[in-house]
Amino acid sequence: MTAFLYPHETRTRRIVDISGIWKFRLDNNNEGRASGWKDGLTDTTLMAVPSSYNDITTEKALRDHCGDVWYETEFYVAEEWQMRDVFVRFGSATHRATVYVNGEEVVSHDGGYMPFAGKLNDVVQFGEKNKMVVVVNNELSHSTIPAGTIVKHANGTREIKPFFDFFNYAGIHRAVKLMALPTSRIEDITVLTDFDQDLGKVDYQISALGQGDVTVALLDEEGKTVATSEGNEGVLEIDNVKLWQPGNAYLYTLQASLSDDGQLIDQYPLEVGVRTVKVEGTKFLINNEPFYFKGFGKHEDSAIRGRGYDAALNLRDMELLEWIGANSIRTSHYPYSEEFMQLADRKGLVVINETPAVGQFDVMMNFMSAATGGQSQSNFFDRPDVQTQGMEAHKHAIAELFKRDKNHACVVMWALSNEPDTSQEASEPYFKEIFSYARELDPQHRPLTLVNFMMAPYGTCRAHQYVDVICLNRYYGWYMMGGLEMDNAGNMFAMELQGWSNEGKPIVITEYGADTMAGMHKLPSVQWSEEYQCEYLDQQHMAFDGCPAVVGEQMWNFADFQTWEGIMRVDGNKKGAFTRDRQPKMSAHHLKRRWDKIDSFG
Ligand code: GCB
Repeated sequence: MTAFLYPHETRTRRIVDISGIWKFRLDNNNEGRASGWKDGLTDTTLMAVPSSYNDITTEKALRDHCGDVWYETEFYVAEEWQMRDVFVRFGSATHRATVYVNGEEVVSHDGGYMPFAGKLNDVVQFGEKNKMVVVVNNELSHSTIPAGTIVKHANGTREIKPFFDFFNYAGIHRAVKLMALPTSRIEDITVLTDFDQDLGKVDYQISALGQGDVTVALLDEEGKTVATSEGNEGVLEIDNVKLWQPGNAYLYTLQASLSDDGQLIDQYPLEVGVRTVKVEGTKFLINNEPFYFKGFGKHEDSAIRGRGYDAALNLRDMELLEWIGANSIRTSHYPYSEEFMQLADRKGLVVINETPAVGQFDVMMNFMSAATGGQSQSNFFDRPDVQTQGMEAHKHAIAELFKRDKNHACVVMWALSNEPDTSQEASEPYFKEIFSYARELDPQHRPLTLVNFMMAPYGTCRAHQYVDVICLNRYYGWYMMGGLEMDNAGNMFAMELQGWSNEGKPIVITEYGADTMAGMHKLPSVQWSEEYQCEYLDQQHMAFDGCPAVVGEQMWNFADFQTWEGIMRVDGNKKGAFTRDRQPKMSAHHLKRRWDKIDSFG
């Protein structure tokens, strides 16, 4: 559990960021594990941490590598930390990693987007230099989350074929920190929020390790105490509560303290937004008011650092979202950094939080053949490995995501999978189990969804009965009915929406988009031109506006992003409203004009 509380420095907690330039070695022949590289690397180059390793060097062998890579760094552990529990914490390493300190394994973790920590007390020399070696692996299979496969070419090269449409960036993607924590400490906090007119309520539960008594203070944004409580659980009441609202966030700080005989042992602050979320009929209610999602599916993606954490980029994205009149995003197709989620809380950006379950649809070649109508090679959900290890990995990903993000006010819904092949019979029992597992796990009982693929249109999807909100990814006017036929795309989409409306649930369009080369203009329009993207959007919006059950539109994608190379992608997916370096296409201005006129509530 220690890994899941964000590493805030407080009066009782010391945090040291050891990210930077580390030593690095590509394990081309897959020899490192057998040859004892864990004790120390030779023949190294340099690598930035955090960053994807793929786009930093000029080597194809590294960019397209399949298998292990190794990192090494040195760090001091202060002598005065001997009386504390000392950990090394990774924000994430994609997709799996094992960490060795002075040759001893301290932690191993599977899942590329979650934090993990290893305890160092028994393996480090206090007051001395210590060596850390990390092996990171990027392989995919049918039963990994996300899913993909590996093909072996005639010359012996192994190549990863993801079953998804984004580059399989890998490496140490988020910061690496040393944490010196009190041995008795706050281990976990859970909050539920509610309000009744002016009275706000924060129901809290705190689990602590070791000895001590818990006290809690709730501070407002000026740092004034507005409520206090004692004990591991309780309710804090706030008079004249200021709600967390989309686009108008207010954050209280729950200050949890652990003391023994009046002496402070540990202290931890948690930002809390007071808000409620509920689905009622075809409405999605935030603070009891019908909310309309305006925004995008995104990616953590930029030039050079790939999926590596970038504070400046996150801020720029927040600025652009505000400018364009968006109020929400989906963390397609994996959990984003903790810092991004904190920013979303701060800015009042509503988040549909997605697990890394993407690619649960194996197709003949890869994602592309699915998008262009290719047939599934085998029945994904009939596979024994998917039903056993795949299901376990999926549950593990859900459990970790909920643990990490359960308290974020910005999170209003969980997306448990993106575009699984729910036209298959075997997807039904699979998702029955996944949904009943997830329902038990969220203390706030937020709505659950999965994102439906256009190959499982209305009438053929076997899993929509489990969702609270119907989320659709549709490309009428791009992958189907493109070009001249696009004029009728809105009508076809409207017909399908009519069907989904019968379910009596809210509908969010989580993807609709058209690839567009920035700067390419054409009159009359053709596919790939900026004019076409705008005309395409008009067709889609006409369909949404005609369907009262549609409670949101999230265009695909916020910005252009990198994918695997191939004949369908020109240096990546170009469906962005913004370019990869975050400048607007014509469509961004077009969307702004529309979204400025649509209220978040109403
Ligand atoms: C989809 C996927 C997304 C792709 C997008 C596209 O349905 O969910 O990952 O990038 O289509 O552009 O084809």
